[in-house]
Order: sequence, then C-alpha cells, then structure tokens
Amino acid sequence: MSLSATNISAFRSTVYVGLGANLQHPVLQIKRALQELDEIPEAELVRVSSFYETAPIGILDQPVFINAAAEIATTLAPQKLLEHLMAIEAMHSRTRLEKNGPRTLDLDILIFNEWRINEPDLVTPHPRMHERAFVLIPLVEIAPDVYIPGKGFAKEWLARVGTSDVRLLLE
Ligand code: PH2
Ligand code: MG
Ligand code: MG
Repeated sequence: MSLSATNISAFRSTVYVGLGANLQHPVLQIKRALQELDEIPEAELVRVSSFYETAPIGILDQPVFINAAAEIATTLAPQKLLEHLMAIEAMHSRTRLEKNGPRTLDLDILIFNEWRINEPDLVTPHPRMHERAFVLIPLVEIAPDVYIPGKGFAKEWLARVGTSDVRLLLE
C-alpha cells in the first residue's frame, strides 16, 4: 500500500491556556481574547471555563483579576502558538511594565501536550501553575483529569492550595 498525502494528517496538539486580566473591563478583554484565539488559523477553541474573580497574587495592591482557562486544539508548534498569543496580547495594548503587575490581558501556555518545554521564552508546564488556585480552578473545571507533566494531577494540587481567594463570577 502506498502512502498518499490525504492519509497524512498534521499532528494535533492539546493545549491549555490560562487567561487573566485586571485592567480596562477585564471581562470584555477575556471574551474578546477567546474569540481571537478561535480565529488563529490552525487553532480551534475546544472548551472554555467559567470566569472567576480572583485576588491578586504577587503584587497585592492592584485591582482584582478575572481569570479563565481554555483548551485549544492546534497543529501549530509551541513557538508559533506563543507568537500568536503575544500578538493577541499586543492587540489588547498589553505592556510589560512590572512583573506580576496589572495588565489588560495575559495569555499563558499552561500545558502543551505532555511535553516539558524549556526554552528561554517558553517553559511548559507553566512553572507556577500547580500552586495557583486562579489557574487550577478554571483548569480543573474544563479538564478534571488533566495531568501536569512532571508534577501530578491538577485536581490533587487543587486540593492542596487554598481556594478562598477565587470566586465564580455569575453574569
Ligand atoms: N497573574 C499574575 C500575577 N498575579 N493574580 C491573579 N489573581 N490572577 C492572575 O492572572 C495573576 C495574578 C502574573 O501573570
Ligand atoms: Mg501569567
Ligand atoms: Mg504571561
């Protein structure tokens, strides 16, 4: 039997993305970002979590955040997806003034397949995700059995971290 091009499908990756915003109508920033994620050629939005209002971590003296998580299916390589995410952040007038400081939009690749990527501009799984309720709660909502490569099941980490600073946003 010969291989024909139609039998070869591009490898489809499962990616979890964390979304966060705490400036300039954060809910709208995140809604628009979700549409823009879906519009990336070669990427498809598979699942989206509820929105959560979360107390800021890192720098405490800043507005509350809205956080959410999304599952994306994509044939893009990690660096290419990252370029798209950074372009979307830039469209939301994202500036990088201060680490952990306020932002109109933050898009983080949390998990890229079961891969452990260690590059200067991209580390997956996201190094702090397993200790952050604002990441784990939306993630476990859409992917209850997801495994954080090298760390363990997200739901087991969630059971260990405090969840009191995360509130489901009812619209
Ligand atoms: N993002 C940070 C720093 N602190 N706190 C909350 N609640 N939500 C975030 O998304 C967040 C944060 C840096 O990316
Ligand atoms: Mg972040
Ligand atoms: Mg980021």
